[in-house]
Amino acid sequence: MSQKRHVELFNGAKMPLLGLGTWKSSPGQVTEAVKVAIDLGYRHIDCQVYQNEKEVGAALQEKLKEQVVKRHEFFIVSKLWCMFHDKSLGKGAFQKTLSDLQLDYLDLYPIHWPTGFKHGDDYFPLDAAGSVVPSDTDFVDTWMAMEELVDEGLGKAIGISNFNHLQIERILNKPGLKYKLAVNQIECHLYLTQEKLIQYCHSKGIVVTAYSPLGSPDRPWAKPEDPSFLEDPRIKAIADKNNKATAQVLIQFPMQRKLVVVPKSVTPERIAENFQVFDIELSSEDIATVLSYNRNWRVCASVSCAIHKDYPFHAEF
Ligand code: NAP
Ligand code: SBI
Repeated sequence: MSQKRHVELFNGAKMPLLGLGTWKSSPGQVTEAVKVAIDLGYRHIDCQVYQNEKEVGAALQEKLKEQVVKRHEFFIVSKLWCMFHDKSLGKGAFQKTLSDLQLDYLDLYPIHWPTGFKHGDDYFPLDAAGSVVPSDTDFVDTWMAMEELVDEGLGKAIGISNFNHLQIERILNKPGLKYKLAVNQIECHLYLTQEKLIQYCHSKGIVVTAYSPLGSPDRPWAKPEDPSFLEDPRIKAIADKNNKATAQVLIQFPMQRKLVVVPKSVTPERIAENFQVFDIELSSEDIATVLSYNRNWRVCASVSCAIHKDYPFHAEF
């Protein structure tokens, strides 16, 4: 059976349900990975400042020049990093991303985390105790700066990432809110199923993107005792039943929950495998079974921010 490939945002844009993640993709590998992905049919690329946006931009440019794809067919996402929450800094951060990606607008620009960091040379400014040094900003004010990007046609839609429902409510209740909050990008997978937060976002018309769907095995802080999603025999059994690979089940699972999903890979065979998911349909029993594996386990707990006033993960959801 052929699955839906897009979800419509409030602005009428069609956001591809499947995108390519690029966190940890090395600058030496990411240009080729993005080119391979585009040739295979990926149109949605999930980016972030700090590591490799210039190299992602090189791939986008090459494919635009070759006329493999037109700009309006792409759905390019990057995010406002925590160090730029002050209203005076947001536009500059956005322009740097735009210039690195060699684009003149982004399809979606979320606030990366609710936690503002001190602005400076260090993307993760830490104090002697290893806690992040906060800025004195309020993410509701940051949201107002984001709205200006939409006014100027630079961001087609704006959103958030890693916000809990109380933080989302603060934005939604802001008097004079000008633009709808399009997307919340959150960690979501078989061990962190996020049922309450997803239900809340969907009830407000907010699309949810699931990050780290494969459990982010290349995360720098992985420990040997941590769970391995890709080796989970219960997922392997569901995959075998459907004649699919384990990764494909882990990618199909969020899409069937009406989530956008952004698996990362720099390996051409895996980039291809991860895209061959539109012909699977997991049964409602399989979905319920996978949901029952939830154990509220996070890849990105962001512990250095745990005492930040806006740390999102103390709330239940
Ligand atoms: P992930 O997509 O869950 O896992 C990526 C890892 O899985 C890589 O080691 C990759 O290896 C491997 N892999 C990919 N496809 C595979 C396959 N078919 N079989 C076996 N292994 C496979 O991890 P993630 O990078 O944490 O999450 C995905 C994206 O979400 C990120 O890249 C980023 O764009 C976004 N994200 C956003 C936030 C946020 O705060 N908003 C946080 C985390 C992630 P190779 O690359 O070596 O092939
Ligand atoms: C980084 F560039 C460095 C660390 C880090 O940890 C949390 C997850 C994250 C992020 O905030 N967004 C990502 O895609 N990865 C990240 C990024």
